[in-house]
Amino acid sequence: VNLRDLTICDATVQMLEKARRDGVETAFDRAISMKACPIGADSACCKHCFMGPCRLNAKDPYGKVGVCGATIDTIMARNFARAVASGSAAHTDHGMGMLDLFREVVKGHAPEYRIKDVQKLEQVAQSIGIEVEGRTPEDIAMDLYKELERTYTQVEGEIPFAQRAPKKTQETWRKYDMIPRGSMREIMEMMHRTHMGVDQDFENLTKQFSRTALADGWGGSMVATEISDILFGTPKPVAVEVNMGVLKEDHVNVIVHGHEPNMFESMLVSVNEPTLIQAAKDAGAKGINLVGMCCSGAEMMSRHGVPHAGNFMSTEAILVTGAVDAMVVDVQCIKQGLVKVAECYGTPLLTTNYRCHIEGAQHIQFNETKPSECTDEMVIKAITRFKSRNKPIEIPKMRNMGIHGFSHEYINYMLGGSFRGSYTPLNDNIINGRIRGVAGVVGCTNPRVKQDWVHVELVKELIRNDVLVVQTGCSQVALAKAGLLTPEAAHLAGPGLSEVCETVGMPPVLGLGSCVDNSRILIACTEMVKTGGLGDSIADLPVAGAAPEYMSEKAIAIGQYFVASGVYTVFGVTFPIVKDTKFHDMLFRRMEEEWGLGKWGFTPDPYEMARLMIAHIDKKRKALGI
Ligand code: BF8
Ligand code: SF4
Repeated sequence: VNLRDLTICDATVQMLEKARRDGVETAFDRAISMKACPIGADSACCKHCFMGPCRLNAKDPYGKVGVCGATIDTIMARNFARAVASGSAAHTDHGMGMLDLFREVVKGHAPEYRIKDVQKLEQVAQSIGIEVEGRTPEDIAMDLYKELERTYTQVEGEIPFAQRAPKKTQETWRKYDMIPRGSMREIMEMMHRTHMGVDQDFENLTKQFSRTALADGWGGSMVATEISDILFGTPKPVAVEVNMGVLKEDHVNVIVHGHEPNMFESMLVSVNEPTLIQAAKDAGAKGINLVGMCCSGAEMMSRHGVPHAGNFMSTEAILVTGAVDAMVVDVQCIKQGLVKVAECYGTPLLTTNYRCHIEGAQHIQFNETKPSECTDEMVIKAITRFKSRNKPIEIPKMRNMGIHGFSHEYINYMLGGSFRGSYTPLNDNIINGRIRGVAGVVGCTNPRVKQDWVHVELVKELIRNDVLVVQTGCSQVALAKAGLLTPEAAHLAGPGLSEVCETVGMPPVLGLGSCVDNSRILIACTEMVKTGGLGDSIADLPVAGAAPEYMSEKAIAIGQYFVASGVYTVFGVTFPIVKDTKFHDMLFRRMEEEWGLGKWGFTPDPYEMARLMIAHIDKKRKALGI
C-alpha cells in the first residue's frame, strides 16, 4: 500500500514510513487488514436479544425478518437510535462535567478556577430569561446553574436552551413532540424503546431519536460550550500553528488529547509553573512545550492559542516521532492502540478521568478541587521521560499558521462591529448574493478514507462557489493543515466571498472549535433567522452541513440534531442504512418534506457532496426569493 493513498497529511505519511521501519502497527494498518463487515455496514443485523443475533439481507431487505419478526426498518432504526443515544450521552456527560465544575466554582469549592467571562455569563443567563440587572455574577451564576441542571434531570417540560431556537423551529418540534424534557430521561427512554419488543415503528423511533439528538445539540453540547466559555473565556481570533512540527526536539513535549477543557486548562497552568520549568531545564531541556490534539486541543487553540499537533488519525503517528514525553488523555476518541505505540517509544500514556481507564496506560486521577496535583505530577513524568530519551527523534517539519477561535459572538462582532450588534451584514451579503450560503463542515477523520482529503476537497469546492464555511473538530484541523484558515486563502474563494473576506480581513473558512462547539453553529443559524430576511426557521436558511470523514457515534448524534433543527446534512465514508427502504426514505426525504425539518444526504465523493450542498442552498435561496 502506498502511504500517500492513506492520507494527504505529509507529517502523518512521514511518521507512517518511520512506523513501518520501526515495525509499529497503527489503525491505518488494521483498517487494511480488517475489512468492514458488510452486513453491519448496512445496519442489516440485530443483536438486541439472545434469540439472535439476526442477519437480514441488504440486497433483499424485505425478504426476511428477525427471529422476533423485526423488519429491516425496525432493525436499522433501532441501531441508528442507539448510535444517537450513545453519541448524545458522550456530549451530554461532557457537558455535565462542565456543569459540575461550574457548581463547585460558584460554591467556592474549586478555588483554582473562576468565572472568567462575566459578559458571557450575563448573555447566556439573559437568553433563558434570568434577570441580570443589578445582580452579582455569583448570584446570576447560581441561578444559571440551577436552570441548566434541568437540561439533565428534568422529568417533564422543555430543556432551557430549546427556547433559544427560532420560534417557528420550536413550533415544529412541539408539533412532533420533539422538544427534550431532560437528557437523562431521553437517553434512558431511547434505550428502553430500542430494547427487544418495544418500539417497532421506525417513524415513532425517528421522533424519539430526534428528541434525544436535540437533547445533545440544544442541551449537553450547548451547556458544554457555554459553561466552558464562562469559565475559561469566549474564543476570539488568534493566530496558531498546527501540525506535527509544533513539537520541539529540545523541549519537554506534553500532548493533551481528548475532549474536556478543564484538565487541559490546569495543564496550561502547570507547564508555566516556574519550579517545573526549572526542573525541565535541570533535565537539559530548553523548556516545556504544551500542545493539543483532537477536540480539547481545538478548544485550547481557540481560547489560548495553544498549538495543535493534529487530528484523530494522527494520534498514533505522532508518538512515532519519539519526541512525545507524555501523552495525556481524558475521554472520547482515544484509541486503545495508543498503548502499544506509546510503549514502543517509551512515552508515558496517562489517563486522567475515572470514566476512561485504558489497560496498559497509567492512571492519574484528575480532581477539580486540587487540579494541579494531577497535572504537576504528569509534567514531572514527562520531564523524567525527557531525561531518559534514548532513541533517535524525528519530528516532521510541517507547521501551518492559521486563525482560529471564531465564536458566534465574534462573527457577530467582526461583521457588525459590535458585540451587541447583529448578523445584519452577514444576512445582507447572503441576500445580495456575495455569499451564496453557509456550510458547516465538521467531524472526524477515518482510516477507511484518505485522511483529510475529503474535508479539504469539499471545503475548497464550497468556497470556490461562494459558500462561507464554518468548521469544528478534526475537520477544522484538516483544513488548517491545508492552509485554508488564513485570510490569504480568500483568493481560493469565488468572487463574492473573496470580496467579503478581503473587506473584513477574515478567512473564507472559520474555525469555531471542538465538536461540542457545533452548538455555536446552531446559535449562529438562530441569529441569522432572528436578524431577518432569511425566513422564519432554521429550515428556511440557505445552509447545509457535512461530516465527510466521520467515524464516531457522536457524529451521528450531531448529524441528527442538525437534521432535526432544519439543516440538510451530508455524510461521507458510509451510511449505516440500506437504500430503498422505508427508514431510508424517512431520513433522506420525509423529515424535510413532511415534517418541515432538515434531511440526510450521503456520498463519499467530495465534489458530489459539494454539489448536493450547493443545490440545497440554491433551493433554499429560491424559496426565499433571493
Ligand atoms: O469530538 S471530530 S474524531 S476528536 S468525534 Fe473524535 Fe470525531 Fe475528532 Fe472530537 Ni468529534
Ligand atoms: Fe433478532 Fe429480534 Fe432479537 Fe433483534 S430483537 S436479535 S431481530 S430476535
